[in-house]
Amino acid sequence: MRVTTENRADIGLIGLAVMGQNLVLNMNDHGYTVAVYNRTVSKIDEFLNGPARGTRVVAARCLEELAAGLKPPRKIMLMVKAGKAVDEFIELLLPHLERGDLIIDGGNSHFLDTLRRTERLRDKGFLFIGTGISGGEEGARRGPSIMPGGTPEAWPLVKELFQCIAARTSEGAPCCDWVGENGAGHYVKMIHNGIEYGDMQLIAEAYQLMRDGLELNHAAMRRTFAAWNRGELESYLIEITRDIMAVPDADGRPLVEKVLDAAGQKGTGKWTGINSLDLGIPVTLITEAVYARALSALKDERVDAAKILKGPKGTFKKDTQPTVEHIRKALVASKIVSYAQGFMLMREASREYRWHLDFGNIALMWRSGCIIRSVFLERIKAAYDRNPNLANLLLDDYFKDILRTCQASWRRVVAAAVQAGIPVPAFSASLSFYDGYRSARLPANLIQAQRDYFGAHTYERVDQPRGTFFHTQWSAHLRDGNA
Ligand code: 2AM
Repeated sequence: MRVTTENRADIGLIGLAVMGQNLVLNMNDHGYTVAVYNRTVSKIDEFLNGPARGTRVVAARCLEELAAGLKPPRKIMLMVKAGKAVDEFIELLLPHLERGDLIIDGGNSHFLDTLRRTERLRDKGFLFIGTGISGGEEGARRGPSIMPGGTPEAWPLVKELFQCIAARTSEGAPCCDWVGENGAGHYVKMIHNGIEYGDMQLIAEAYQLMRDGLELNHAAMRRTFAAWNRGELESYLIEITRDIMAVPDADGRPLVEKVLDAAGQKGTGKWTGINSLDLGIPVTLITEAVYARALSALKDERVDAAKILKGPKGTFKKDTQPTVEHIRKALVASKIVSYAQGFMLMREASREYRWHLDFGNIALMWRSGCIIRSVFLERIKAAYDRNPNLANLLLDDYFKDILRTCQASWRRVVAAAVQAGIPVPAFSASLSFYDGYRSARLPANLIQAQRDYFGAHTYERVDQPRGTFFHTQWSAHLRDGNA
């Protein structure tokens, strides 16, 4: 059916790829009338005659028809490819909109684009929301995690709709709340994806330690992941890893071993790494996870290098090998560090971009519906409930105690991996971070001395108040016969 001024829709949605289609069907399930449009108009009919047959969904043939067919103030959601397409649609839409109307970008936009768009549209009198949506196609259909940010006045217009279609925690809380102004929603989605990169790399390292280090077969690894999924590591990613272990190829061998070991990436993990460098926050685990994918992608180079570069063969020595339980504890400890780093970055970003992020709420939004959903996030929420000003998750009593009980295993696994020549970039980066963060004194005094030596960059002294700067003619001391 076509949308008209008589049967006005609650919301319009542009972009009928799978995510867009599934969101429309999800909204329809909850009693909303959605008007849809797509650049390639034939896809509108395919959708209405296919998945949307028998629903309340209505079609618009052009943007003018779409705008005319929406209840005021109009709400139009873009589910199009991030980048140019978003800007183009905004420009095409504006002539058909009135002041106070709302454009929502539900794609994977960079938060700085969202920041720019929110401000530009606000100056013209329009409302804008940039929202992260996580959970893939299934999430979009059944209930995703939704992370909206933008013009604050826009939130009341879509709060009910968004919270209705979002995933819910086991206690019934919606995994959707207002994140903050302008780019805050897309920023938090970016961090979510970065953490996802980290979680996946940690699980991949645990898998290699078991497959190569301990020479476990896939049935044993499946049982291990199944057991892990019943404890503090319970999560969607552990669950699907368990299932992957059990899937055979046509020849009966595990399919996962037939998959080429060259990881792809779309860029949100990289954005998190870049932002951590920009803000000067050591998000080492996620960044290592991005590099690990980059290294994996150099497949041909690695195959050549494997013939030339010598080292241990990648299995543990039987008498000193860590156990599966040691590996589990190393994974738990590393995961805590990864989330602590992610929240450190959000804390700094909240200051830098003036967002007033609520970290407990963010943990709650990730509790269900999204790829990193886990029991663990409930613990993070509880930590921020106990202390909203918590400087670092590592300092919370619950996490501090786990790190204490996991620490010996963590060190043992990293040491054994190093001895055996098994790469563990994420396990070891997190352990180094932990040791660095708990160091009252690091060797940066030498770096400052070097900087002062070659560039007169000056240094502060341990025995003088901070903010007092000194310079030494280091080489003059040597010439004076002190060398
Ligand atoms: P299409 O069906 O016409 O290709 C995901 O790719 C969604 O974004 C699709 O609905 C797609 O429309 C839309 N899209 C991608 N690039 C676009 C562009 N440059 N302009 C408009 N829509 C675009």
